[in-house]
Amino acid sequence: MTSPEPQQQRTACNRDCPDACSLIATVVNDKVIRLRGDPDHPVTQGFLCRRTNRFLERQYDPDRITTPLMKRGATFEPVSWDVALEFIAEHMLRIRAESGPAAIMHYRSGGSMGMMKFVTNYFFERFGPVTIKSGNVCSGAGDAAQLEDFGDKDSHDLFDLLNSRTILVWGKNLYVSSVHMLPVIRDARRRGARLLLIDPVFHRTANLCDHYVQPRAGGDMAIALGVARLLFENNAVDPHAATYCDHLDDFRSLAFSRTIHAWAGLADVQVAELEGIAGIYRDGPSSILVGWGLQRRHSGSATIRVLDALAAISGNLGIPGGGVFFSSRWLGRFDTSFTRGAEVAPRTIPEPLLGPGILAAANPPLRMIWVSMANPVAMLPDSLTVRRALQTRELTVVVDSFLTDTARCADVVLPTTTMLEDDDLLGSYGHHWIVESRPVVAAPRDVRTDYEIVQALAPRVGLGDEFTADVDSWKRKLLRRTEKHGASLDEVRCGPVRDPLAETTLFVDRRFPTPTGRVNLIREVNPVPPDVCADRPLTLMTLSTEEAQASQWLPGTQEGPAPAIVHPDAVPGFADGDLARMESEVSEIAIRLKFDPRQRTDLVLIEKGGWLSDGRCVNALIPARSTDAGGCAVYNDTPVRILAL
Ligand SMILES: Nc1nc2c(c(=O)[nH]1)N[C@H]1C(S)=C(S)[C@@H](COP(=O)(O)OP(=O)(O)OC[C@H]3O[C@@H](n4cnc5c(=O)[nH]c(N)nc54)[C@H](O)[C@@H]3O)O[C@H]1N2
Ligand SMILES: Nc1nc2c(c(=O)[nH]1)N[C@H]1C(S)=C(S)[C@@H](COP(=O)(O)OP(=O)(O)OC[C@H]3O[C@@H](n4cnc5c(=O)[nH]c(N)nc54)[C@H](O)[C@@H]3O)O[C@H]1N2
Ligand code: SF4
Ligand SMILES: [Mo]
Repeated sequence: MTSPEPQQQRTACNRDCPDACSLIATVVNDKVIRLRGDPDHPVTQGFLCRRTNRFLERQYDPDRITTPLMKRGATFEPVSWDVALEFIAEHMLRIRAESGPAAIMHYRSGGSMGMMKFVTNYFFERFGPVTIKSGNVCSGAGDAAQLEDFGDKDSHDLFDLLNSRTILVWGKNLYVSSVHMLPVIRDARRRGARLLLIDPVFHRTANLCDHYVQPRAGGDMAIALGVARLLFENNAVDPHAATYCDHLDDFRSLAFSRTIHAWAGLADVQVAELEGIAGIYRDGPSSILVGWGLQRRHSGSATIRVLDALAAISGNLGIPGGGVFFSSRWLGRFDTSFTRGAEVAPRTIPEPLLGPGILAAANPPLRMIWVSMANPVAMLPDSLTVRRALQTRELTVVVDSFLTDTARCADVVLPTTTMLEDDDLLGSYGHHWIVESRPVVAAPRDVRTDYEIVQALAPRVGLGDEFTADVDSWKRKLLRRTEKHGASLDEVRCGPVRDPLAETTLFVDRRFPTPTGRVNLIREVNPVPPDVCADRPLTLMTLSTEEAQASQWLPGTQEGPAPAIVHPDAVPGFADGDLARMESEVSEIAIRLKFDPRQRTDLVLIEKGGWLSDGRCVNALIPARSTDAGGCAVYNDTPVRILAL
């Protein structure tokens, strides 16, 4: 690989992001000197987001872990791989023999979205099966909603938005979370599409849209039901809706259970705004781009179900330019049948309840946990309990490249590759393209991929043969579904390939893979957003930032108390820039106030991903709770108050 001449090498971004970009790395003497977006990928379109534009600072951060570490007392000491793996293997075998494999947990998240990471799942399934998580703190509520309503969780092709006359951007900050949707949206606008943003938080996406509605947080169900009522009243419901929807009369009754005034009041918007949304939405084809933030609430799943119902009754399903775009089916593009997950796990712990769940696990208690692709202390609710749970196991192993809040709780930290050193396949949950990631530089000598780690551990725990296959063999296995249709490994190696089996428009025959073949319209909801108490009058919103991928920040960016954005009227007696404390029912952190008069007076906004060790961990304030369905975390329904230091 070493060459003094600049080499251009294609790989892929493996971060937990809907865009799944194709990257071009410029490499000189086995060092990446530049990263840019692949101009030949129709979604990447030659540009990258801010956080990956600066990825080389992370790649070459002197704080990267480059050797296995073991805890001795309160500090870590470097050890050899042999010592680390022997120590782990001895514990795994002993704990399994004494307590059964359920006493071991493998917890993983989305640090890399690479499909090869499922081989680590498989390793623990073969060794156990062991305890794993259930639910999904990221998208569980919305996924469950769409499965319930449509029998599937997938979306139209990204470029089908070009067929929309109207696009409702429902709680989504395109400039931060989905930057590669922006060119498509701009193109749709040039073709005459109108855009409306519904989001309690003011952000830049509002300026891109023709209309902006700023409801109360959690007011979406009331908005959607108010709009549904207006569609019924104005004969704007698809006359054939009853042929492909179950429970149409029940849904109608639900929409008529309150007056338009009452719906507007619940959402804290004007009646004219509801009428405006209804007027625009009925002028289809209309698509709804549903964000992920609004389903991270108590009623998150029911909320997405009401949006699904709105699309169904208005005739916006099964037509180009319509649909409810939540996530595309990235996992389903690949053949992961070698691992069966929760089907065979002896026990699952709901992901949002990981901390208390580990502590409460009995028969057998959880004695060992292996964490990969994740920083649960910083990223899961009730961080202090997650930390305590990890610190108090007999053995906690963390595979990461940095000494995160989670790695600090470990007994053994195993250093792993970055996306520029890894070898993998990627789908996307925001579009239908498949890309291959290739190591563009060698990893530091003592750094291993997750697969190499299980390969080295397997013979030590009696699983020799199954993990000897090379990466390409696994990739071929993963591509078994699509290889005969134009997405074989050879084809993917030549450049990005659209999943040949993915449809452009879903449900064109208006048949749905539900038990009845029709849309399952929601019948009952509690549309009242949770009340803030007089004690804690502000709702905490935890948002993605351009500067980071979840808890993966650039070096030196996390000094001082976390900035908290509020409307000046939300904190009487404080001035812009003041230091303060923010307190929830669970805990408190120090913050620095930043005034923004464009925000609602009942919200406080803070970036997600802060670390406990930096005093910036917002998840320390958030109680461990699951959403109404799908096991998502309730990240955005926490009442807080702001107090003087
Ligand atoms: N830069 C950056 N990009 C990221 C990430 C990151 O950390 N940084 N994270 C990635 C991950 S893990 C994911 S899952 C995706 C999605 O990442 P998210 O950041 O979850 O994505 P959004 O879909 O933009 O959802 C956030 C939006 O939801 C809005 N929202 C919150 N509550 C409500 C509500 O009650 N009603 C309405 N209408 N809106 C509400 C917020 O105001 C915000 O604008 O993006 C990925 N992209
Ligand atoms: N308050 C609040 N909390 C949230 C959210 C929110 O909106 N608000 N959003 C939630 C969402 S959407 C998500 S998806 C989760 C994300 O939660 P996590 O996935 O736990 O978050 P990351 O910070 O991305 O942590 C991933 C870790 O994996 C490491 N890593 C990267 N590549 C690899 C690899 O190849 N192998 C291994 N072993 N490790 C690797 C990184 O260095 C990083 O430390 O956070 C959730 N937390
Ligand atoms: S994080 Fe997302 S937008 Fe940024 S380069 Fe990676 S895939 Fe593309
Ligand atoms: Mo996520």
